[in-house]
Amino acid sequence: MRVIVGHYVGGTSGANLSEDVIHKNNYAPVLGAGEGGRPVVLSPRELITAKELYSLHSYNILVSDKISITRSLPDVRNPSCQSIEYDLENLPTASVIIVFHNEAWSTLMRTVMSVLIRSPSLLKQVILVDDASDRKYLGKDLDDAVKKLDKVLILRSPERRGLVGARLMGAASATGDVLVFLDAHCEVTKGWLEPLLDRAGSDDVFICPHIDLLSEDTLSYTKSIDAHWGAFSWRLHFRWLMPSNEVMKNKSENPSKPYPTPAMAGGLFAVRKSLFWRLGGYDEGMLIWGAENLELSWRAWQCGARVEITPCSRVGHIFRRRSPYRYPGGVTHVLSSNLARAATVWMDEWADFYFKFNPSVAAIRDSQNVGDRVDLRRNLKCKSFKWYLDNVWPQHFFPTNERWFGRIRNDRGACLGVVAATPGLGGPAAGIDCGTDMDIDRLLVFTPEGKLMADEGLCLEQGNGRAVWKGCSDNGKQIWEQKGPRLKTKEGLCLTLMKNNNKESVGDPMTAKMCTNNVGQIWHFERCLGA
Ligand code: LR7
Ligand code: MN
Repeated sequence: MRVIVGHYVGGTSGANLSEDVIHKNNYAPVLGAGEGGRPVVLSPRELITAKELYSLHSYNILVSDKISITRSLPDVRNPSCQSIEYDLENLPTASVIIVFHNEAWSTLMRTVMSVLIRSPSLLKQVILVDDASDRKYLGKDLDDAVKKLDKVLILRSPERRGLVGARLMGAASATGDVLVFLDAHCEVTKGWLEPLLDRAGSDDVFICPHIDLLSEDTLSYTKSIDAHWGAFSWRLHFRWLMPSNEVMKNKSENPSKPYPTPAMAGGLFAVRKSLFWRLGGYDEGMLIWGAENLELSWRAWQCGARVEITPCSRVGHIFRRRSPYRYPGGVTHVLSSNLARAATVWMDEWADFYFKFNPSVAAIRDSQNVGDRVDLRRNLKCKSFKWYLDNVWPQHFFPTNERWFGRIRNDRGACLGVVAATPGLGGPAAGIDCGTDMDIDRLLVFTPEGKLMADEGLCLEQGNGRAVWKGCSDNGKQIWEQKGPRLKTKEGLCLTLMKNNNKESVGDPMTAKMCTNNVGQIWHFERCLGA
């Protein structure tokens, strides 16, 4: 049975959507919906349809279609940003580049309109790059819509190039002084462009806006955490982390000042066009999606530029839980080749560490031709990855020559590690299965200053009662001293794997207690060789 909900032809399952639904332009705003960045609430019946259509875009298309493409948004900037007056006469001009593949009509148009209505005259052009979309509404309908908009032009790639290829295509046609990249499901807020242009003018920086959250379910605009750093895990997955203490201190003293970040998320940034090309644009060998953000961040820092976030430019982005489009060649192949390229060219000896623990990526490393990018690195006289870690991200948790790296096994059998289900989130420390081999999830870094670090920036901390994994900080409770087979806190207590009637000892809690003969206090340090 086909269910008609509003102007939607529903009743199709997400995996098997009819051409009818996919190709229809359903944009039909409801007065007031989503204004001020408020959430849109659907009726129970609409929710069913929204669920069915969810897989098309991995966000709620019904909600998006109800919201005006020129909706109002809150001004979430810090007051000290709101009072800055920019000398518009002396700022560079901008080409905004938005690449898309099968984006929803209303979301794409809202991205474009938000730029048009909230940018000063320094906005020279908005370049849309269609990366081989196959939805009918993105054809002539979009051409017609774009023709009516001043400054907006559209480029089409007949073949799927991936976001790197599409952005390069846009950048090649840009006439502005500064390139500003945005994803196709963003909404910019008041005063977003001026701080980007103000900083990008200096010709040595890739400057990112502060990225806020557009809910994929309701499209509400929510402020994201005030200070964040872009960085990555041992598997080279992009992560948001707490900035260093120094950055936090500077931020509180000067909340409108751009601050450095080890990496960018990738989709939203501005850079002087000359700098973008001088540093080698993008690696054209990168496919579809992924890793280009780390490659660009490392290249920027290692080759004499910087990556920064300006808190005064606020842009909302729809974060999606899963990717809605197809990856020609297979998602694993696409991601692995991009990661292999980035690691091979930029990470020096840390590439060996990465490949050792990611054999599927290592397997295709030799098939990647990165000669041009290695030449680029040499010609630009770029610095080492060690320099990057030491200078840009000294708080990193990667192993180094000075840091012990390996597995720490309790005499009762279990290993010290982060429970697999909660990486990144931290949580109580417990014994984990040591496995049969040196597995990256069981490996820890033990720093000369006494921090026990796991992947994802987690440090072992003696909490109230139990030992816990927490984001690494200056907290003295994260300092451990190795005394023979024991690990001691500053107060001289011993890290203890407690007995919990559990024969295997896996899952048993840990705490720091008075040192005794307890076998739960005896640890074996098994160094991981060759990493
Ligand atoms: O084949 C493709 N062709 C495209 O044109 C695949 C994608 N695209 C377009 C797509 O329509 C979108 O406009 O490229 C843009 C980015 O793709 P998304 O939205 O699927 O990416 P994402 O937001 O999930 O992922 C982040 O990391 C990516 C790594 O390749 C890119 O750098 C994205 O731009 C980046 N997005 C952001 O940084 C926004 C903040 C999110 C975070 C964290
Ligand atoms: Mn995105």
